[in-house]
Amino acid sequence: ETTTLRGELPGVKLAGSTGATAEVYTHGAHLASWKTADGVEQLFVSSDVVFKPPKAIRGGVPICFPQFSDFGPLGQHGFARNETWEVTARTPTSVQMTLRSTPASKEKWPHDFVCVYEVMLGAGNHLKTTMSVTNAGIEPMTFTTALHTYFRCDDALAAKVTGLKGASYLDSLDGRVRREEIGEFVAFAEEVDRIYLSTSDALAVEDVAGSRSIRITKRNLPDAVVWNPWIEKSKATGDLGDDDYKKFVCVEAAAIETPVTLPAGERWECEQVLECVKHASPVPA
Ligand code: TA6
Repeated sequence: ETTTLRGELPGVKLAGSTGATAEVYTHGAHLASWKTADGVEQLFVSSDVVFKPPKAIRGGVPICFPQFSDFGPLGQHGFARNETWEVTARTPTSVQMTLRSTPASKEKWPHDFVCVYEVMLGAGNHLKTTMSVTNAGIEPMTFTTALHTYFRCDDALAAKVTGLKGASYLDSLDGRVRREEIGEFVAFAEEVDRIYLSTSDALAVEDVAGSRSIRITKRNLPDAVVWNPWIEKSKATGDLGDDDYKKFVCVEAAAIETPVTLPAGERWECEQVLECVKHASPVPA
């Protein structure tokens, strides 16, 4: 059911009718490539990526679950991105992968859960992902989560993230102090690591140098993290190339400030749709 992808890791390659493709690894249910019909890669993967489970793949869309960052007692970003998921359904254009609690996961996080993630290549230049979490236990459970998407940019230093004007954010580089976004867009001229709270569900990454935008439409993921590691953190991060900060920005649809509390037996769902929109190239001066 799976094929061997990069790093000799198993996964599934999706092919849309228009020529779009995507690669999803069973390691982390990690979407690590999405090419639109024109063959252009839309997601960033590190030039120093290490394909060695349980290490998470650097790039694509790591799933942070059941904890975002250090918002709780678990390791950074929880454990879903480090686990092997099971392929539970597949068509040429979609794959569903499932992660269930195990005795080992319950030592870290004492809950019975079923997490189902689905990636679908849509018509046009769309890619849709859905995730559901079911509380299969008898006690309520609480989690935070993020789809930690690395958007490939021709030039991240010229990129803009729109849709956040007026939103409050927690600045993770300044003790998570709360501030308000006054700019029309977020640009990148230094390290940025912010948790925008209860944002619009319509955001976009404008890759100005690449003459294209990715529109992000999220549902039931109220928050949005914006991250670029900049120079020092790129150098200090073993599986990021020194210059990689110029090649991506992360915009992460998330539920962080208000953790999700799920009563026994209930299911929670979220969705993220990405759409690539091309712009006319600027007329050379
Ligand atoms: O989402 C932003 C963030 O939490 C940053 O603080 C940054 O360190 C990044 O994620 C990467 O985390 P990772 O555990 O993948 O190195």
